[in-house]
Order: sequence, then structure tokens, then C-alpha cells
Amino acid sequence: MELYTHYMRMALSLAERGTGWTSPNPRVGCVIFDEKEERVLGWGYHRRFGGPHAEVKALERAGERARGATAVVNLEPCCHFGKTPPCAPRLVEAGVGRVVVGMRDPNPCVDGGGIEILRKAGIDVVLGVLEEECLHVNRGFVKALTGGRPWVTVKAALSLDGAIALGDGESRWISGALSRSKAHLLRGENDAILVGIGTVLKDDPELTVRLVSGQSPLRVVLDSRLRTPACAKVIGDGRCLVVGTAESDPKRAETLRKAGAEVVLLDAPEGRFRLDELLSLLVRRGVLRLLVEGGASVIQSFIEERLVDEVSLFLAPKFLGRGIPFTGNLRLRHMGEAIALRAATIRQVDGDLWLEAMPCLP
Ligand code: AOF
Ligand code: ZN
Repeated sequence: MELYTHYMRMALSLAERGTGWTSPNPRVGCVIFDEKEERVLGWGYHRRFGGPHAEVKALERAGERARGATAVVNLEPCCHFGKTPPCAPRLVEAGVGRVVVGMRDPNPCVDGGGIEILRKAGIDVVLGVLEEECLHVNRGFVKALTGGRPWVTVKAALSLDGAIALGDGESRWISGALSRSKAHLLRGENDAILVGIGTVLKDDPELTVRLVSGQSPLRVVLDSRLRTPACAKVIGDGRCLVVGTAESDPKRAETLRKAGAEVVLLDAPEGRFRLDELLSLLVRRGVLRLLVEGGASVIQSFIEERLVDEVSLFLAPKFLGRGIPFTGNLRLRHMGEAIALRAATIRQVDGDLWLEAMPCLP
């Protein structure tokens, strides 16, 4: 089993090479190896959406040597014709002796069907090796398919006393330069970044990936009165979605569309967006992972509606006093209502602390 764990780690790090390019498909890596000699015979990963699957690339590299070998893949091999032909029959044809699978594919077109094809062909299938890690690598894909919405990460830079800005809104720069480039890496992992109109008016952010290499996600602005200026940097090259309401001024919508933004109008009873509606709209557009970057009232809404799956917080070693708290005006009545988090990782980034944590389920 330890041997399989080792190769599964390899498959997972291959899978991560597809980060930023595979959505709405999963990140998948595959290693084909010889169990007796403990030698890698082939490897591959899903490089981009619509491209060949990891297993196909690994089989290509292994060639005839795949016969009798073991294939390790973080996601169940597919059994359907999508953009590419199915992988499970390819593994059967190649004559592999065993397939080690990290997790079952929740895609209803697959959902155990790939494993069934392999087993029926007499191939030994070992399921669930490093399952937790495999689920984590494809948490966006899994959330989209099983929860009908993207995986939501809230990112913020905050002072040790929990402020994301001074009282007047000034927030540049709380965290250090290295933290900011880590935050850009995080942007590149997500398919969309969301901010409220307050952030656009105050900071005029670009919301692109600049400090590291990577694809810039779709930008989403929650803007019930369509106050986004036509010259806002967030509209940029046009991959920007401004979300207004049915009451929004149609002239403003027209101006923003001319400037290159896409405008969608959603229900907003009592002036508050239905975030569930927004998230299902985004998932239908292939957004598996959404990064919420503020401001505080947007973060507060996501927390109140229990829509936060993960937080990525850069804690800078400074006090800002009575500024704008990370959770906005969130009020709890008693300790029993506290939202507990479990830390996935805690790292030091120059002088800052970088905490990645996930709310514990109630
Ligand atoms: C991938 N890459 O390496 C594997 C996937 O439209 P297709 O043919 O690319 O099929 C996409 C589905 O195939 C995907 O949703 C997932 O269920 C399955 N496995 N997908 O993109 C891969 N192994
Ligand atoms: Zn496949």
C-alpha cells in the first residue's frame, strides 16, 4: 500500500501541473509503473480543457511496456465519450494488470462506470488511495458536481487585530510583497474572483494574475446599482461580469456593456443578492472555484449564508486598531454560534502568517 501511496503522490503533483487550465474539467495525473522493479514506465497529466486525459498521455509514454504494469491515477478513469474517447477501455486494451484509483469520479457520466469496465476485464482495481488528498485537489470539481455550486475561498490580508482596512477604507498594503505574490498564485487557481462595488470604487483593482505566471480568472462585481465606472480597471480585457438587479438603470447597463463588461441582472430582495442564485449561475458557466476578495460586507454575506468552504488569510504582524473587521458587521449572540475553523496549513511568508483553513461543518 505504501508503494501505491508514493506513486499516488506523484500522480497528484502531476495533476497540479494543470492548475488554471483544466476547468471545468478536473485536475488529473497518471503514473504507470512496474511493481517488481519499482520503475516509472509512463506518466501524464491533463494539461488543458478539451485536451487528452492523463491516462492517455501516460499510456502513450509507456507504450508496450504498459502490459502487466500498474497505472496510478487520482481520479477514476472515464468510461464515456466527452471531448475525448473513454480512458477505461484504453487501459484494458493496453493490458495493464492493476489500476490504483484515488477517488471515484462524481461526474454522472462516469460514477463508477470506469471501475466497472476495468474490473469486468479482470483488472485488479485498488480504490481510495490518498482519497482525502485526491478530493482536495479536485475540491472545485467535486463541489460543482455534488453541491451544484463552486468551491468558495475567501481571501484577505488582515492585521493581527483582524482589520482588513483602516476606518477610512485604506488597505494598501497590509501584507508584505511575498504574501501578495502568493495571493496571485491563489487567483490563478480559481476560475473567478468576486468583489463588491465598494472595493471597485475605492481601490480600482485589476483583479488579474500579474505577480506570477498564470491565467487571469473571470472577474465578478456585485453591483446592485450598476455604479461600476466604464473606465474601471476590472473591466479590463472584457472578462468581467457585473451583477446588477432587475431595478438597475438600463442605461448604465448599456454603458457598461459598451465598455466591454457583461451585465447580468439577478433578484435582490430587500437589496441583497441571492448568493445561491449567483453561485448556480457561475457553476453553469464552468466556474468550479470562486475566490471572494472582499470587501467586508461581501465576506460577511458569504459567511452568514454558510457559503464559505475555505479561507486563505494573510496575517500581517501589525495592529490597525478600530478599522474595518474582516467579518464586517457579523454579530453572534453567544459562543455556541462561533464559526469554528480547522487549519489545513499555517505557513510563514516573510513576516506574515499565511493561514488556510476550512470551516468545521455544524
Ligand atoms: C479530464 N482529464 O485526465 C480525466 C478526466 O470531455 P472529456 O472527454 O475531456 O471528459 C471530461 C470528463 O472526463 C471529466 O469531467 C471527468 O469526469 C473525466 N476524467 N477528465 O478532463 C482527465 N481523467
Ligand atoms: Zn478519461
